[in-house]
Amino acid sequence: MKKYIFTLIAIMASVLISQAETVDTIAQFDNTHYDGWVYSKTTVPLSSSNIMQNKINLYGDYILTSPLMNSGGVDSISVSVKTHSNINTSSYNPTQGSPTFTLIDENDNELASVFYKFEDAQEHRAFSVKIDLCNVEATQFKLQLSCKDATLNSALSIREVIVESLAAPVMGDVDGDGTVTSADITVLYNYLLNNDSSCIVNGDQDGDGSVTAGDITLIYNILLGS
Ligand SMILES: [Ca+2]
Ligand SMILES: [Ca+2]
Repeated sequence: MKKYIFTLIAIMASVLISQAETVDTIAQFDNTHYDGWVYSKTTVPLSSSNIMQNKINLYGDYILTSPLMNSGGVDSISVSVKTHSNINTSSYNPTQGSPTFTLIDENDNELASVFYKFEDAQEHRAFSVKIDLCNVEATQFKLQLSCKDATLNSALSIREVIVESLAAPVMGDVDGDGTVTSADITVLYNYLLNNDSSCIVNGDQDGDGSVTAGDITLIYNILLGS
């Protein structure tokens, strides 16, 4: 029974560590973090003087643009947004304030676009969208938030934007340092022989649900180039 429980815990641990994704905050906007962000129809760098009451309003041609971010090694981004609205929901259609998230390259060419439709009226919102970068070939990109259907009276007020990059694990990279080396094999040996999982970030390399000698073989094959 003890052995069974130990095996079960080991399998659960291996599944957990095999699903790790690297998450980094790569851009942030709020009333104290606005360096490099631009707000306007034209090009107005953000400053404390145009962030009114800790928020900026999006409607019509007004756009909030992030600083340039690097797309290298990034699988997708997660954009978390907090909003605040004073709109009179009995007078305005709340979906008018639905935002569009657009990725552009450094020459302002559109790379991807996601529309997030509000289904109901809420004064405060906190929501996240995930944008895939798999088909984005540009090495750098910016994020734009816009709300073209809104008017001054139904504007979307942005309080906070946090952009996080989600990077898929590198195949064979057990210790999560970004490269595949003999150290990744050593880490797996330590786990299999001594039950030491302290350096494992992604143990289950072949995706069979457990960490075994098969995962070591897979890394050997990567190192040998086969
Ligand atoms: Ca490694
Ligand atoms: Ca495995």
